[in-house]
Amino acid sequence: MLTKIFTSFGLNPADFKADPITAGYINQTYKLSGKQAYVLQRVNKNVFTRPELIAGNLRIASDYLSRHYSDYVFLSAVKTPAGQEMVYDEEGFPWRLFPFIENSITINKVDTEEEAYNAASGFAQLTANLSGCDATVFKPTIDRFHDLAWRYAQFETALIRATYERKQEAQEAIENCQHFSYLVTEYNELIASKKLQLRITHNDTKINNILFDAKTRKAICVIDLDTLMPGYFIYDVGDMVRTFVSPVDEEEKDLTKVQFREEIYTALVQGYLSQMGDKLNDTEKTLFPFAGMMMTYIMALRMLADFLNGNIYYQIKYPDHNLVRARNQLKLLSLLEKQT
Ligand code: GN1
Ligand code: MG
Repeated sequence: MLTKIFTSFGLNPADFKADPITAGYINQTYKLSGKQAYVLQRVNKNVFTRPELIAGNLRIASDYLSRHYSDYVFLSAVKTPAGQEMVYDEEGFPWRLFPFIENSITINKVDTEEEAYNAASGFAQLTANLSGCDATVFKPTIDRFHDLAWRYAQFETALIRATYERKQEAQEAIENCQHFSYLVTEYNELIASKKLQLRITHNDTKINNILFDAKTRKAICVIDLDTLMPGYFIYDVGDMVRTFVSPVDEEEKDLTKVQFREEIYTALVQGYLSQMGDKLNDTEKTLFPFAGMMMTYIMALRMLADFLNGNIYYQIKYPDHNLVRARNQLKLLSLLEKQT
């Protein structure tokens, strides 16, 4: 199958070695090493049911950014010789090709305040640079992606349908998720108040979605733009809090290692404000703690719902993987709750 995809992009398969990059939970990604290096990705069409919307959003963003911020590094897909951004395989899955940026690295956890500041300022710069663009011309690539009320409803449905065994095993996590449902009420009130401005947000701002320069550790550019779409800034800030402040990532089983690092949190907030400080309104500026809680909660709900549903959404490496992830996120959430 790969051979055909290579050929469609005008590449000779014999010139490259393909190694899987396994960090993501949704798409299949390969690094192609050769004279020139690329990243080749098969988009999960069961999750992104309209991949052409992703390509459309990226086209609008890239056109706008190249016109208004010509120095800004925005990673656009490499087109086929026929000018297509995506190539479909026999099973109907779209494939895309990106240039691989030499001497760049991704990290799965933040080690220093500088990394937190740089990454947060990198994600904020994307929203800031796109702030002059009409948000409504971008299409949601996944409907209600970070709508907390919707995710809670999906969790409740999963709970009704789950087997007795799964519910038993996850009992404590289920109760924990129910305890935090006050956040759904707060979220609904916030949205109803209309105090949040709709912006173009990245919606997957975990720390491994930013490329760092291997030597200087400065942020080069953001990656994984499948969910670049209209959203609220709390989605991006919250996902950063979720993935920056703990010294271990969401895969960690030992919950004693899940911690809140105040200095990293502060650096993140400052990094975000360095680009977005003059754009956020007064209400938005008070919402950094809520953002962290809301996004950590939404991930716990999604991971737990997937466990209860029999693991149909996220890629897993062992049977309880989603439950482990949910417990990890709930631990982090309890630490964030203590901060407020
Ligand atoms: C998924 O595939 P990946 O790792 O980029 C998910 C995000 C979650 C993340 C949790 C489309 O992203 O929402 O935050 O896993 N993406 C989708 O690590 O569901
Ligand atoms: Mg992603």
